[in-house]
Amino acid sequence: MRRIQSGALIVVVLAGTVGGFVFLSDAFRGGSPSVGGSVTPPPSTEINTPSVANDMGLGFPVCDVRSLATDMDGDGTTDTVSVATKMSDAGGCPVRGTATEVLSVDLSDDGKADVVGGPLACPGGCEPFATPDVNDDGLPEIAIVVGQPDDGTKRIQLWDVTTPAGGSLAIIPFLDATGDPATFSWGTVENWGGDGPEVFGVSCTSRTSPPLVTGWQAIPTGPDSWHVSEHGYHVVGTELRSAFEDSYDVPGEETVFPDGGDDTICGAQVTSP
Ligand SMILES: [Ca+2]
Ligand SMILES: [Ca+2]
Repeated sequence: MRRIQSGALIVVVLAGTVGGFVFLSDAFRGGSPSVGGSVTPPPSTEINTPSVANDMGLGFPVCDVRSLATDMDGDGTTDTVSVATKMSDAGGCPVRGTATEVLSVDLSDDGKADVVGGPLACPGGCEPFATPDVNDDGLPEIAIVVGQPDDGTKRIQLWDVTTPAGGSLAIIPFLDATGDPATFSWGTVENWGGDGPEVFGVSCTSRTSPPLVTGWQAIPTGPDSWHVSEHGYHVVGTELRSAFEDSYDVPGEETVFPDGGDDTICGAQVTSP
């Protein structure tokens, strides 16, 4: 069972190259999260702030803060998951995707980040997307949008708030076999004139041990019929290990896609487009 503790804030910064993470433990210290409380957490909700400078305790001002509110640590109080853009040195708020963006969680509701991940690399800007339970520990993880192709789908990465071995509390991405952040497609490609939309989704199941994250794609093969391809990954820590690939035909009439498409991902409601 994962436990979230905020004894030390870890800040992950990019060291020159994309994908190169350097951990600077204790670089900053945030406030101590409050403990306890009997407030029933609401479902994940969107919060957005204007493009003004915010001090989230990161050591630099941020702007264009996009947030989701949910109970990340399971203590009964709502926490804030945010993607924020680093202000330019000149003081302006850069266009999304053109400057450093970071992922943070405020566990103590004091407006300061208690744990930080990134920097993120999203051509059009990153977005918080949903807070699904990916690893079946009863606590949410974080799904963010890292790309929005022209076909209308979204590229999704999954991040975990966890304490790596020998480290401090951090937000780190689930990695694929190549060591890169695992990235999934999600959404619907309207196929006007064809047989129907092409649908992408991501489902999670705890019916297996280790639990599975499965990316799936449904391609129309005729009126109300689809060919579904699935690629499942075992969740081992923050590694997604390829577990199976499968494909099958879904006839019409009672078409049932795997879950994790439409307006959910891994059982969690997604933000509005
Ligand atoms: Ca909480
Ligand atoms: Ca979880």
